[in-house]
Amino acid sequence: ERVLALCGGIGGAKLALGLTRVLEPDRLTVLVNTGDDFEHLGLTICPDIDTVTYTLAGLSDRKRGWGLAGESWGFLEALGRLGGETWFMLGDRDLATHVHRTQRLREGSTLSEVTAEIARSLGIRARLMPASDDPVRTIVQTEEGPLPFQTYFVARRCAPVLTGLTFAGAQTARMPADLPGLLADEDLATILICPSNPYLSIDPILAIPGLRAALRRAAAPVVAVSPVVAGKAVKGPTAKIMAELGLPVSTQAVAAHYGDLLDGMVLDAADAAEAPRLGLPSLVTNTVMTSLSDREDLARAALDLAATLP
Ligand code: FO1
Ligand code: CA
Repeated sequence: ERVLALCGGIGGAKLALGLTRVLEPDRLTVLVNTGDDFEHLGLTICPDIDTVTYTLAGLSDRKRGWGLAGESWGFLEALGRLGGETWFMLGDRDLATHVHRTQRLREGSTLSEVTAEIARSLGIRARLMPASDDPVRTIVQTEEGPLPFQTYFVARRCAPVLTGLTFAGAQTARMPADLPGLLADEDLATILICPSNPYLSIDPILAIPGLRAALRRAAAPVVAVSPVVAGKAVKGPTAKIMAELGLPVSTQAVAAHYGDLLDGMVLDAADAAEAPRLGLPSLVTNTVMTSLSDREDLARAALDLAATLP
């Protein structure tokens, strides 16, 4: 049985790690958001791909959630002395990933190829697939005007009030060449939407023409794990964004956002009262992933729910 998981960065990567430990890792494909990607200091930086890669390789910094553990910052310090841009923190070891990826892309490789190469080099057996080989760049519409995603997220720490989101390049981006084949594979048992930010991490994936329809058409059920617990986001700006969009911060609002794409939802025990109102099959469990066994248990729960769906 194969599983496809859609995810963004930190929260999604935790569940993806759980999945690799309860499945044969080569049965898992992770379709990763590329809306956070940007060009910086002449490099192509793919933060969510790198977060998933480092997490599955066991190399990620546990505390930050992004970047490599045991990182040093000599490059950034030297860059600062030159008056260069230091607002986006590139560690010395992480820098190798960006330089290598940028070089391989310039040589004509696709982002899918480079992502797979890097994953293989780091010993990852799951398949990592960028949402597209074509650039998709999230633009955050704010009361102060449009901001590129990393400017909004890192430089401005999500402070500007969000009024909407656009995904530059999405209209002409194509889904990865191998995705239709996976969706048609009769071994594909489950499509999982990880507890990533629906607006910032999952919507840029679903914005790729034909992708959402292809997920719906697949025989495998689509199950989402709610990123909202007790009216708060487990991590990051999901709750702030939902409030600014005038939405209640609830699992129900997340389910409504995904709409007819969903066949089932996993939600936290703190929100058990919402389950009957979701209008779709659901499973209530602990969704807050602190330990490694939390990640495995949640992965198992999501697969269990999917297995009960037609
Ligand atoms: N997030 C930050 O909040 N500050 C940073 O300086 C930063 C640097 C960074 C470098 C490489 C990388 O792969 C990720 C990095 N992130 C940083 C995370 C990044 O902004 C992600 O887009 C967010 O985690 C959202 O998924
Ligand atoms: Ca379906």
